[in-house]
Amino acid sequence: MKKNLSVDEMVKRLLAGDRRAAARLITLVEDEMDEHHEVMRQIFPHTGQAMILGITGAGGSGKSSLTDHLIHRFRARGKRVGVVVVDPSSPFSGGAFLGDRIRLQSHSQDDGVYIRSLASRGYLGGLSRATYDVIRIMEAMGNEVIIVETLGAGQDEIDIIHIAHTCLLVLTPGMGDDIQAMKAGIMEIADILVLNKADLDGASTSLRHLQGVLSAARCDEGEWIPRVVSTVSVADKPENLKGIDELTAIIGEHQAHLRKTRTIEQLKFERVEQELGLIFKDELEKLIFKSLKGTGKKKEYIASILERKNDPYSVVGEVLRTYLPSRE
Ligand SMILES: Nc1nc2c(ncn2[C@@H]2O[C@H](COP(=O)(O)OP(=O)(O)OP(=O)(O)O)[C@@H](O)[C@H]2O)c(=O)[nH]1
Ligand SMILES: [Mg+2]
Repeated sequence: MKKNLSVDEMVKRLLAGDRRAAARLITLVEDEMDEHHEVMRQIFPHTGQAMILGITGAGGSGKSSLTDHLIHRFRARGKRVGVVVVDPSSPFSGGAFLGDRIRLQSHSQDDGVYIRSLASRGYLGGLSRATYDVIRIMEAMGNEVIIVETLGAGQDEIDIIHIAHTCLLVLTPGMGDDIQAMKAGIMEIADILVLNKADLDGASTSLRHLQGVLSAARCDEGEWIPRVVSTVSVADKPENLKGIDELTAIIGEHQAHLRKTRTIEQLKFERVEQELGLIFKDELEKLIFKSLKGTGKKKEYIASILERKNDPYSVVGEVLRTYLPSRE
């Protein structure tokens, strides 16, 4: 594709399902190019309908292997699937990582699957914002299900629970202590707990642990009660795989619940609210630093803090008063 393709042309191709246009537009978003906002403006009417499925969990817990199976399930139903693999800690960038390439390569010949990794490389607007926009590009491309794989749960820069409609937390046997520690937050993090690697020692103890945590959790009337499912997502023989059908079914149940209780609308409202907060914060910061640029003021402010003449809050207050347009 020629480098100087206009935004209009790239968006037109994206809407027709063009993979190269998608790749170009995602890079544009990642690099926070000037055209980024225009791209979002143009594709926005074509977004908002996809099912966003979050898969989070510790490194190596089996997120990508599970994603691989889920892609097959959704494809079998004729759904087009987009996958975003977010790894805030990875030094790599662009395209898929080697590991995910290997695990997800069974889809490389399938036109109905589009996979992209996002690695941390100091996004100006933050990784969460980039993720929202990459999801939108995948939606505009025609994907009906978007799977977002992220490392960790709830404590990372990218908070999957703020993006996904259905959130899977992948655990492995022997994570008993972690489960205890997570007890309080577990209901907020996950709609479905997946105990993967159920072929390993200690799986039944961990499963009981998880069931215990869930049965002790309190839910409001009509609220979704998180479910637990044990899976084997990699095995020597296909017949030794386990729990994938059940997991797929529970995802379907959760989706149905969201629609039936109209929770989906509330979720979407909260997602937009959260995203607006992120954008305000980032744009304001950019605006202020732009105003300060070349004035030498930033250095002065920092020096005044280091010399204890000023504290950070007072500096921010003064900067806001000085550089924000007057509200009168
Ligand atoms: N025994 C066993 N091994 C599994 C199972 N599922 C995945 N694995 C293995 O666990 C390793 C990690 O699997 P991945 O699917 O890459 O896990 P991940 O959570 O995506 O890993 P990262 O993306 O690196 O955080 C691989 O070597 C898999 O073969 C399982 O059910 N049982
Ligand atoms: Mg992975």
